[in-house]
Amino acid sequence: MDSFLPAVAAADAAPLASEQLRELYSLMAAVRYLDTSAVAWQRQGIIPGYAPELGQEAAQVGSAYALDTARDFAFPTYREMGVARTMGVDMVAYMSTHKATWHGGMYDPLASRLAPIQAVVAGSVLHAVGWAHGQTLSEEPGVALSYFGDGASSQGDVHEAMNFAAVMKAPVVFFIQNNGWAISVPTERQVAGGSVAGRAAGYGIPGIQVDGNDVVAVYEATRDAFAHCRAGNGPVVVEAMTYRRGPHSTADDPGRYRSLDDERIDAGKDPLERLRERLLAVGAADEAFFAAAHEAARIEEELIRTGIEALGPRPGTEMFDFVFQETTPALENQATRWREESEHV
Ligand SMILES: Cc1ncc(C[n+]2csc(CCOP(=O)(O)OP(=O)(O)O)c2C)c(N)n1
Repeated sequence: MDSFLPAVAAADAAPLASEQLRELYSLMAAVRYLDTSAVAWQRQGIIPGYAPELGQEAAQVGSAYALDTARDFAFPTYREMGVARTMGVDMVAYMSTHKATWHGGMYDPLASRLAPIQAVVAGSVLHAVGWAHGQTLSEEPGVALSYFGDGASSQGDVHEAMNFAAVMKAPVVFFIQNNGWAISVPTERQVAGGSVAGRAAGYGIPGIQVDGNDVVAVYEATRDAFAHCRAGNGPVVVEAMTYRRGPHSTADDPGRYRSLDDERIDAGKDPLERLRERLLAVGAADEAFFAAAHEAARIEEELIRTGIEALGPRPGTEMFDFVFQETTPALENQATRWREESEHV
């Protein structure tokens, strides 16, 4: 497997400054706080469902930190809250997606450069390649960052996407968060050959496997992949090896397929704690900084929760308003029947 990309521009390869390392920590702390709270919100009935990312903060924050939102575009799954936060998306608007409103969330994908969240496993990988090829056709400099999981990598769509992207030299970074599980199925039961990055060679694409719990390593790998794409060399596969510490979603009970001991042993060291130790070791932060970062995260979560609660429910009729740009007789008919049954009019 290729472990380096020859086209990396030297200027892009500068190590992260202390200020950037601290920024990464603040982002990860904000994401950790919001993620943990979102599970509680579901239990409290504030949102009906949520897909947590506990343990994947380094993979998400590190990769999204390499994006240039002036020209690139990210294509998430349902688990990329940390990506949204790192990209500066309005988090009340983003989290409203988990309120299951009819229009699927209130952030503006075009303005934020983050596509709508995608529940169809591997669906957004094709969207990312299509967008990336569009950049080539219109001679734009953007790179698509396509997020998906180890489970999704077994879908036919991903093979089609990688092959097409390689043939057309589409500027797309395929970013796999290998979090060990596809709901209850462990990686070794779903990924033949043991590595998603290893498959890249079959498409003539460079593939890198990176420690997904090390935010700096993830950032550097993604940055190098972006430079490779931007230089016209086509796609790159980055596989971040991480671990989903909690349930697949708030509807999942991981105790049915793994023990807490397994979880403790397999998950390894907490990515947030790892960055904290690194910051202390290089003298880039002190205890006062960590305390302030956690307090800021707590306040931020409170503001987002208040914003979500203030949104209230959406009118049921919107279910029919966002299907097509122009309505159809069949849709009108359904809307009338729905009103008769639900609103008794
Ligand atoms: C096309 C499709 N098939 C099946 C499902 C049901 N499903 C939802 S999540 C999931 C597992 C995905 O695992 P992975 O890609 O590893 O991502 P993770 O949830 O671990 O982040 C499955 C099978 C779906 N949503 N879409």
